[in-house]
Amino acid sequence: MLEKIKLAVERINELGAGKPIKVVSHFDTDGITSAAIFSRALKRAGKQFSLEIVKGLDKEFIKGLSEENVLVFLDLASGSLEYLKDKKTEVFVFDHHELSEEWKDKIPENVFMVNPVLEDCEVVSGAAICYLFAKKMSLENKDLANLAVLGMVGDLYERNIGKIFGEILRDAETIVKKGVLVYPSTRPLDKALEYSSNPYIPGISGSRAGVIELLRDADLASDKGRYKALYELSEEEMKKLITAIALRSRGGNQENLVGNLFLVKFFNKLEDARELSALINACSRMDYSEVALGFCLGNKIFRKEAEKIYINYRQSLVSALKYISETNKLEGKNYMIINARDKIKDTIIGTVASMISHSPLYEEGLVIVALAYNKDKIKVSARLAGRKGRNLRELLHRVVVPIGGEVGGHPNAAGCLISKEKEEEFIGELRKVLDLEVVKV
Ligand SMILES: [Mn+2]
Repeated sequence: MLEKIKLAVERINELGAGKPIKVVSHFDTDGITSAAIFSRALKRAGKQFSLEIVKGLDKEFIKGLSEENVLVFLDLASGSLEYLKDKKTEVFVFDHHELSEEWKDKIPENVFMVNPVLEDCEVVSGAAICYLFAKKMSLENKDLANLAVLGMVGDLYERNIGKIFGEILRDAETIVKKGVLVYPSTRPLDKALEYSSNPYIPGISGSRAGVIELLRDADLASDKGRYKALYELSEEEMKKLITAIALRSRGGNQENLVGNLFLVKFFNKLEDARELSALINACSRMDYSEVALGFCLGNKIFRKEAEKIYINYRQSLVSALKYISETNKLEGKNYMIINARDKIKDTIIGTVASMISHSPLYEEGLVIVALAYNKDKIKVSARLAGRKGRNLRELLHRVVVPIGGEVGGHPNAAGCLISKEKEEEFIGELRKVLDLEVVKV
């Protein structure tokens, strides 16, 4: 992949001399950090460019892109080759998403693709690819490594530290520490535990008394009321804490509880990469991707703004959960359909569905399907409570095929976009399939 990146730098250097560059990136944390790294590198190299952040790509959008520009796609577009092939300009794709089989060995001539899934190397996030590109352009860009760490964490690549990720962590001077994955690990433990919803720890999350008892059991005392932060714990203390939590989450998903903590320097302060990643994600999902971008680029005004939006975001998650607990749900044997219409934003409906699926209130195997309006479309998110149950991707696929729409995701978390006109029909069909499945079991 490094060879490809070197070539990409050379080509963009040549092309960018005469033609302006249009950069299009994805709106999640990985996409935003990709955009921040890439645009900073272009700026430092004196290139003329413009930038746009999008939720996704479709035929119309790609059609509308001017061919006067060199087109660069970050953290997306691997699935859009059939539309990109018709663009009469040079196209660069820096992405890590899978390509469909038919395009794997026939990348269109006008497209230069850098994608680790096509190479013999570890798969890394979009921001990591952009960082390698930026570093190849100039070593001056090494200061952007912390953004690549956020992108890696945002896309959940933080489990395996391979060669490339290892290099990025070193460049960013990240402190890596094994521990409980409650964030921010820079906040006093009692607070971090009490406000943790991801992971949700039964009896601890949201319970002050539960937290204090847990810390007592783990032999962790406060110093005049102030508890240490997670990252300050010694190995011995961390072990005791892990044991105490594990005893409380019987049957729970423990492998998601312990892992690597990443501490990066940001605005000259040591920060938890998970927390920053969550903040960037929150801004984008609340429709402020430009604030998220400004934050990544170190702008102090945007930083203040971003922190406000992050608080709002968490509040809207809480109100969404409250709305769901009070509203009528379509419930059947082993499933629950929540039609939030315009009461919950389409960009957070998936997160909300995930949170419910982690709640101890629901039985393992319960299928949760949540719907929210997105202009003339409906965003559908399906999640499975617990780990075992039906294949949601297949299930949604079966319902959506006759109606029209495309299903993405995995067996235990899938989603799709359908037309608003099909609301009733979709729900009706969905119930039929869900009821039928139970009969078969
Ligand atoms: Mn990504």
